[in-house]
Amino acid sequence: MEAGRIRLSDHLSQQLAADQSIHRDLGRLIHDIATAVKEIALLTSQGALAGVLGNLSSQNVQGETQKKLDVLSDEILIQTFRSGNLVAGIASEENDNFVAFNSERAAFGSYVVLFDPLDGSSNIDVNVSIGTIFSVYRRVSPLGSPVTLDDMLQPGTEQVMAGYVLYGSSTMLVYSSGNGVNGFTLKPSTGEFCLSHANMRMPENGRLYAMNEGNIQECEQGLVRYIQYCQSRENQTGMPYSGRYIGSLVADFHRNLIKGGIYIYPSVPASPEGRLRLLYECNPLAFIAEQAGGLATTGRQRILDIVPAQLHQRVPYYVGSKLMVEKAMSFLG
Ligand code: FBP
Repeated sequence: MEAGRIRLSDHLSQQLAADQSIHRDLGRLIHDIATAVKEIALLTSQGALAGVLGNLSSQNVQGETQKKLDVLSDEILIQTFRSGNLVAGIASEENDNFVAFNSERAAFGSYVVLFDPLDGSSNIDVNVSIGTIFSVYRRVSPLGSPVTLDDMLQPGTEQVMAGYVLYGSSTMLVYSSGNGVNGFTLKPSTGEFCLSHANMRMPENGRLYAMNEGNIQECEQGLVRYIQYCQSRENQTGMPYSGRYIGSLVADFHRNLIKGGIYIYPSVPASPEGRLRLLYECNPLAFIAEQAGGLATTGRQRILDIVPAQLHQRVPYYVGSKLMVEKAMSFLG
């Protein structure tokens, strides 16, 4: 596969030909996602010129003030899934409840999609990289009937596809359907995603750590000692690691996927369960991390094994290079 020449659609046909277990519909679904995120990429790149910056007066179910771009991106993705016949229902960060598509066609959709339409909301207005995160499951309810909450509350191990889009200096789509991780870059001249990062592997170890250290006083002692270890000469490099925290999970994750590193959002008094949402932030990136040789845990439990109880439940999150996550866990005991 020659990087940079293979379009997403060609890559999909090759993947489907190579691996019969990947269902053809998944190919069509990632194509639909690619189409939707191109629209979001256009809006984010225009920013204030398109009038898409700033807050709305509304709040989402988590009590967060919604950004215009959060809601616009949410609507673009919902409309894309609703107008196809692959997806029977969705859940997203911006909707209190899951949304069942009740059209005749959608009721026979085999999949449900859970997504964070725009991750890194605090960075939208300041032109720092943001992203979209998605997770795809085969529904468990019978075809032809409306989807149920059970379709949404499946453990991460049941994902059939997951990925993210990074709206940065370039727009990238990174996904896996359980057969390795591939990255595609949007070619502005043709408006197509082209393979730029084939078979991505997360370095087993690294020297970059990402955490909002403003919370360090509130963290459990084991984590405080791990951060001190990162800042010391005791680690495998003999030099202090570098702290890198962008404040957009997708951007911090992407950097660690390429360079090696760890991202930590622990439980803190303000968020005893952590800040990040299991179903549409942690599970999809955990799927990518593991497919690329990395690890994702709560500090104590594998993220993908968690059986979800609520749509917007939060979990502590330790994700990144295998040896770094294992090291952090060894400090937590
Ligand atoms: P949303 O922006 O989708 O709500 O995501 C959560 C998030 O913004 C992550 O992208 C980021 O890593 C983290 O929260 C930042 O939290 P904090 O501002 O507490 O450091």
